[in-house]
Amino acid sequence: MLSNNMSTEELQALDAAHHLHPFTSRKEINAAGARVLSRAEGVFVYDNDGKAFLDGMAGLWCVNIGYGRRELADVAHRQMQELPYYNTFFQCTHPPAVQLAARLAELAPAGINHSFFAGSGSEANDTNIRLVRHYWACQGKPEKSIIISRKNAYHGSAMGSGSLGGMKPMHDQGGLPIPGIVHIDQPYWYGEGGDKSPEEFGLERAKLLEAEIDRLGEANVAAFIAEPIQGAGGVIIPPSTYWPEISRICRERDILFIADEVITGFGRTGQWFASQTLGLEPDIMTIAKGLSSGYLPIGASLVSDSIVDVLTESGGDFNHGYTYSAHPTASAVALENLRILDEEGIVARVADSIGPYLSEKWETLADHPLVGEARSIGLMGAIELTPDKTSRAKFAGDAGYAGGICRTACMENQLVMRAVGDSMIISPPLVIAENEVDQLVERAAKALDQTLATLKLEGRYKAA
Ligand code: PXG
Repeated sequence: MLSNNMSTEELQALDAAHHLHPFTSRKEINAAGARVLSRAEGVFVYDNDGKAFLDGMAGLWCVNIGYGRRELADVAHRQMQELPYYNTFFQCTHPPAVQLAARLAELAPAGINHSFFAGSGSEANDTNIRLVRHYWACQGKPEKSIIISRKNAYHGSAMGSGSLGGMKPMHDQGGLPIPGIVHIDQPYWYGEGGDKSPEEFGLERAKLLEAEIDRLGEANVAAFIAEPIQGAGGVIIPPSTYWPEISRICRERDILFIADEVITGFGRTGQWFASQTLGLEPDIMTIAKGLSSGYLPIGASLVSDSIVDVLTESGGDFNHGYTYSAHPTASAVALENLRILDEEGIVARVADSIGPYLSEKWETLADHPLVGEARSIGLMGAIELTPDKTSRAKFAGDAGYAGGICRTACMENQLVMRAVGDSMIISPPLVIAENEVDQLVERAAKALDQTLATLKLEGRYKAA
């Protein structure tokens, strides 16, 4: 039995009257009526009228173990009865915090053995800004404070994390970025690589980091932050030359490297962290989303021993923390989620079977006349819509128009797939079955056919 007993229309009317949605035009949502989702199971979400959608986005890149896992509800129920809340300030701790921090130390790359907890990825990245600056200040280098990030990165929506991100429409509102954060160009070969080979382009974009450190002066740069694979930016998988060069630069220069694993963590790329898949050696990793499979909000900064040693040595407080840092119920649920990911072999399955299976099926979409590239790694992927496959041309007119049509067509075909401009992206629950991957790709192909028909009808199927 569902706990909701209101009709879809009643819910939509109250939503329009009282609910402000993230990243949403009120005019548009109120005209169309919000889509009301009421329940979910496995890889399917159901709207309030019982219609099923294959969730190609795992919620918002987070429901790694799939919907409807009772074990997580049971753990939350038990924890809420024992200790629903207590803080970890003032020299206190509690069993779920201790156990989760210890488990994360086991899973993280060697040398990363400490967790600073937060309620979300945004909060964790705000922690990171203060943490890296404090780290250098503790060593008598307070001027070593600039953080280098990348254009089109997504690191969250708070003042700090939104500034780390490189999303122009976000910077245009509310006075972002805050001082001391700069952005270099991204390794997006399909969109920005022109005539260069992916390898050549990857190297060129990596060297921008070195040039930026030189421009700013190494003595003024605290850290470089990046998503191993850009998620919200459009599932951008850097060319093979990019990360080795970035790693070289970070090794040679005295700056910290923060890998934002909020999307790529917890099995998404076939290892616990994409840093392991791609051979990165971060000093700090940002985590959230798949940490609890989204069942409860929790995030963290995973911090290296060498940073922690400096903080410990300094003897003082790190004057930072959230009411919900290491929330007991969220921590207990995260721990149970990690148990399931491990014991059911869900992470290994991404590397060994379902990841390769998805990539094989996904790549068949590259044969579609509208698709310029189909790429994936583990269980995240993108297809690029283009009016001309050979030149990777963009559509005339508004970027995102074709993507918008395709997203609507996906919903008509009961598939949740996101549009980022004219890229269509997926990141399904890691537990997706082979026949569900087949359904996902079939529905995507149908949506592409419908999109092509619409664009032709409107005379838009031609290059800029
Ligand atoms: N880092 C990365 C890499 C993310 O993808 C955050 C940090 C912030 O996490 P919180 O928990 O504060 O949201 C994210 C979040 C999208 C979309 O449209 C992506 C995210 C959030 C909202 C929308 O793809 N990622």
